[in-house]
Amino acid sequence: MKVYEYDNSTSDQREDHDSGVVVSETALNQIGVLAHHFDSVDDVNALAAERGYKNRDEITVSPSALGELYEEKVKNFFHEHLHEDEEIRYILDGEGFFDVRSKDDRWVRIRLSKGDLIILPAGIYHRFTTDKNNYVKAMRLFREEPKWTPLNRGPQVDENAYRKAYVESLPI
Ligand code: KMT
Ligand code: NI
Repeated sequence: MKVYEYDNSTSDQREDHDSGVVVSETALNQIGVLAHHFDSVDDVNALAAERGYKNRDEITVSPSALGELYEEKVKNFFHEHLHEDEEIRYILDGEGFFDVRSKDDRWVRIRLSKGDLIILPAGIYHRFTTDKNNYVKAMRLFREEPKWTPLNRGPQVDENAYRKAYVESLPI
């Protein structure tokens, strides 16, 4: 896992966009993002038991898995949004980027590869993209029913109860 400030260039989202400014794990934790690296799925199972993630499935994001829908999916994943539940992903193969908003609204890019697990809190604005290799396979974990409806950023979603609770949870 590598974490850094996004360079804000408008070139292809699948490039690294590494500004060279490193973001610490502590800084990630302060915005409610938890990161782990687990080489064994036993460790994933332990975390799932501890946090009550009872359910899981797997998704492959690649042109061969998604066919002609691939480009559209990748574009949609990159739309800035939030969820009313945690987003938990364990990378089984390949690589991808999650971008999350810092407290002062800058993009922080998290490069995930095999064995990395990330937990995004409910209410955080974020987006996802594959990298230049166009291939990631991930386990999606969830507590009850997945509530993955993306709520795209806008004035109405800024007032969403989960968004407001998240913003209030941030340290000053
Ligand atoms: C999501 O919700 O953004 C995804 O599931 C992306 C693929 S999982 C790495
Ligand atoms: Ni999401």
